[in-house]
Amino acid sequence: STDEDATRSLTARFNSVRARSEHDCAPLEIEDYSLQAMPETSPPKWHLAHTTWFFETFLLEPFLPGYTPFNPAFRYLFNSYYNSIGEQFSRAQRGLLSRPTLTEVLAWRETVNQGVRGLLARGLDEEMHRRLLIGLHHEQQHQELFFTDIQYSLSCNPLGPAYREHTGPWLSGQHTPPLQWHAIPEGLCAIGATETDAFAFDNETPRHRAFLPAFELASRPVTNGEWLAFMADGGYDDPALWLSDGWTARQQQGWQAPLYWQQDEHAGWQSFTLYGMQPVDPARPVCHISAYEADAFARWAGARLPTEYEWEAAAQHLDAQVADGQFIGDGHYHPRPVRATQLLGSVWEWTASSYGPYPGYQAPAGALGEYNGKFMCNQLVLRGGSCVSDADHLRTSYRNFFYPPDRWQFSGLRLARGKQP
Ligand code: AVJ
Ligand code: FE
Repeated sequence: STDEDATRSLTARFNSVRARSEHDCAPLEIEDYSLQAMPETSPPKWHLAHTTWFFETFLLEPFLPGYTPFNPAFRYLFNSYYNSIGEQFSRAQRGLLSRPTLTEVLAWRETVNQGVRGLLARGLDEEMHRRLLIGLHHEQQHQELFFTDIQYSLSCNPLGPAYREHTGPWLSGQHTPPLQWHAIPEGLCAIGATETDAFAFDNETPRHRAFLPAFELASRPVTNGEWLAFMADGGYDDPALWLSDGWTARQQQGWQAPLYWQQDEHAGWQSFTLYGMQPVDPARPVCHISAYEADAFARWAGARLPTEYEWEAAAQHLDAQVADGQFIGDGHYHPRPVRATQLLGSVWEWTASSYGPYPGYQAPAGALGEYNGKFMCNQLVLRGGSCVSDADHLRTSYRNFFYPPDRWQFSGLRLARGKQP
């Protein structure tokens, strides 16, 4: 029956998302599982455990008859930020969790997997189905964070260990396609998730209309080659180009180049990647920049950052397809050289928009209502997805968000032109 088909495909999806977290850890050494190099990042073992905590807390405890938590202490250790669930273990100390061991965490994962499969076999009501989808998308978010976090941790080791070895030449030698501008006419556009989307986070709702003046959006992200020109032109040393908070951050942190870039006397600019140190390829999109750097670059280029509304309206206008972008399924854990026209994938793109509630937004009831809503302050929206995002996790209405100085994500930029809306 259709119900059985739906259950079978949901179970397959659950199995594959869960298996991928473990698959992504396969290149790690045991010593890597507890690394936490800054308070904003989490160790691999914590990601494996926290995503499991999510399914246990929101699905198994309330809905699977007779389920008792694998270990009550894990409720505290691997809870992240849900006030209504209680105390949280200090985020900055996640790297100190030498116990539970990886073996115990993997056993917990297996127990929870069996529980969820059991629940699926019994059949899900609407609320359970909604929570299962949130759990899967939550795990996919943490899979992306796993990559950016482990890259940061490995970069702090003077030996510069690679997550994976790269074979073949890194420099593409590719000529960068000239920047073109998509002209988007003025008009009313509909922003946010649609009813027909299989899944969307609450922060993408409600869909609502907004009037946008005409604007132009660049056909591709900014490249490393263009970033090198900005650097050579003194972009990092000209306060006139920078927002006030941006200049303060640049001064305090001594930014002279994107995160992970180092100048080698002989070989020129190199960058630490998931493949270890590699030459900076001018043809690839620039990444690991803060919103402040993105904004300064745009001003230097005589342009500006798009708003998130402009980005989404352009995606609709151009009929951008998620399938066309570079995502994790590509198997290359770094942005590939830019193509003449690309909107989705490869690098997240900083927008000029504050991460806030859409008009009419209502956070869901209970602890899951804290998932997105409580972060709607002091962060900026990024759009598009990256080389380590999963394609089936994304939509053109997807809103990622980070603090303006954050640089450890695969964050880049795309230019816009036209009167500031
Ligand atoms: C959307 C990536 C900013 O990092 O906290 C993970 C994703 N939300 N668990 C984050 C998330 C809950 C979120 N970001
Ligand atoms: Fe989380």
